[in-house]
Amino acid sequence: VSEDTRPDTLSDRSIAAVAELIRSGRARRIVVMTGAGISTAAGIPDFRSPKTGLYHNLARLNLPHPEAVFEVDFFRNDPRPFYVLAKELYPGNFHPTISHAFVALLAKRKLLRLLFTQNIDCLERAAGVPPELIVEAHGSFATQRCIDCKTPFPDAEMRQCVESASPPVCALPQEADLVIVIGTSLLVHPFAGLPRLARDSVPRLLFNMERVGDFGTRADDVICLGACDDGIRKLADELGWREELEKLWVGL
Ligand code: CNA
Repeated sequence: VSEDTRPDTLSDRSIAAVAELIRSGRARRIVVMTGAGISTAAGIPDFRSPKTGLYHNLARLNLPHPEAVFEVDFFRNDPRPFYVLAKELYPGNFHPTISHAFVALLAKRKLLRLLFTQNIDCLERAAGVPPELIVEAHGSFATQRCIDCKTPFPDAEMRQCVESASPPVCALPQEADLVIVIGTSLLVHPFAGLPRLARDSVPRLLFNMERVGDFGTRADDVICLGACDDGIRKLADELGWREELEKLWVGL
C-alpha cells in the first residue's frame, strides 16, 4: 500500500484521526504492544539502540556475545552476569514513563483490552495497569520459577505466552479495534508477529524512533516517529486527556 492510499477506517493517517476514533467510541478494545523503548526515558536501556543500548554496554560482563546474558545454556554455566543485570533492572529503582501512564489511563477508562509487553521491568504494574490486563510475553520480575524443578509460578497466562505462541493469547489481537505499538524493534518472535494478527481494517498506531515490522504497509497504519512520550502527549492532547494523564503520571 503506498503512503497516499486512502485509509478505510480512519479519516486520515494522523494522530488526530486516531484520537477521533477513540473519542467517538469506535475504538473500545484497544490492544497495546510495548518493548524496551517505552522504558528508556525511565532510565532503563533498551537492547539495540546504538551507543546507549544494553548490548553495546555489556563489556564489563565478559560475555562471548551480548545476547548470551539472556540465553539459558549460558545461564546454566554461569548465572552471575544475569544476576548483575537483574539487580540493575530490578523493580523499585525506576519510575514509569508518561507512556506507561497513558496505558494505565486507557485501562482506567475501560478502553484497554490487553497489554502485551516484552519488558520485564514491571513498570506497567507500577503505573497502575491492572495485572489481569497485562501479558508479560518474556516473563518479568513479578514471577519466577526454578529452571530445573519447575516450581509452578502463579500467572498461568504468562506461562502460556512464554512457552509458545499459544493460540488463546495470540488470538487476542484479532479482537482488537485499535492496536498501539510503543517502543519496540519488533525483531523478537513470536511477539514480533502480533501486530500482523490485527484485522486489516483495524488501525495500527506506532510510536517508535524508527519504522519497524510491517508498519506502513496497511492503509490505516499511523507512524509517529520520535520519542514515544512526545507522541503519547500529542495523542493525549488530541483526546483532551492531557491534564488527566499528567496528573495520573505525577501521582504515580
Ligand atoms: P529493542 O530491540 O532494544 O528495541 C527498542 C526499540 O525502541 C528500538 O526500535 C528503538 O529505536 C526504540 N526506542 C528506544 N527509545 C525510545 C523512545 N524513547 N521512544 C520511542 N522509541 C524508542 O527492544 P525490544 O523490546 O523490541 O526487544 C525485545 C527484548 C528487549 C525483550 O526480550 C525485552 O525483555 C528486552 N528488554 C527489556 C527491557 C525492559 O524490561 N525495560 C530493557 C531492555 C531489554
